[in-house]
Amino acid sequence: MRSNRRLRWAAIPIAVVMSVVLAGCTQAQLQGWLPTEPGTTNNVDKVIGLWVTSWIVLLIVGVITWGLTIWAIVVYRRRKGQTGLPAQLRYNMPIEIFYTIVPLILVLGFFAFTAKDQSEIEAAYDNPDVTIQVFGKQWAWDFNYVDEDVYYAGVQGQDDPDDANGNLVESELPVLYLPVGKQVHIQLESRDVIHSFWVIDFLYKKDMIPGKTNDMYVTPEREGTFSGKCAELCGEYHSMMLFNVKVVSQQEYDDYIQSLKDAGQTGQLGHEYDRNQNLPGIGKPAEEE
Ligand SMILES: [Cu+2]
Repeated sequence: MRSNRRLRWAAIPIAVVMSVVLAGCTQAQLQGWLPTEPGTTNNVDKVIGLWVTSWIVLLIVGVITWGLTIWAIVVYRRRKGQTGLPAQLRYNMPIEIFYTIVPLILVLGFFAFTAKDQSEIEAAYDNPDVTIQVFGKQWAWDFNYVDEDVYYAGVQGQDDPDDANGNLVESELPVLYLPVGKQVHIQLESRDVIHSFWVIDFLYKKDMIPGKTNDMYVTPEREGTFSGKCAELCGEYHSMMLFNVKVVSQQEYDDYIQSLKDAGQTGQLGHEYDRNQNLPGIGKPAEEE
């Protein structure tokens, strides 16, 4: 009876602390500090779910393991007057099976959920609304708007002489426009060395490899300006290989495409500007040689 009451007195502060902690969870904590907001693309919620759930499972395993470790240290500590080794436990089949099966279930579980999300995120769009070819180049980006037959040629980020923190001039960074709510197919190419196309808020990055086209399929679902970076060390000015993605309404997107047309930026900046012109797959057509 008394221990029951004591338990209740212990439960109250625990319950209070738990509800305060959980109610006070910021959005940043709920999404495991991933640098985005839910709903930014059709895929970020999947990534957040996988990430947060994995951490919860691993923390539960961790708490049990730490608890058992501390318990064993305290309960089986050497007492006064004890000598020699304590009784040794080995070849205990239930324990051996337990700590073989449990990690196996964990690894297979993580693998299965990761493979499921990955195959959904990597699934190709049959009829994308927008197709964009992105070239990484030392140390900037070219964007070909394939359907509209216009292009944007980026220049390397410029040091801001007035910025003590070494930030680049934001307004001079290359910009990629995407219409909100539309299925976008991005073809990733490189003009020289391996780069990596990374839009931070999209929680997605993929390598750009000379002579190989990689594909990214995404539906941006929130308007805004999002930072992009090259995520593969690609030479001296890799750190300046930044860009911005502007996710805008269809009208703003159309206006932007029109502005490129008005500026005479029609056509595509293809593989003819690549540094290496005799890679398999992207060399000159046979009749030109
Ligand atoms: Cu790069």
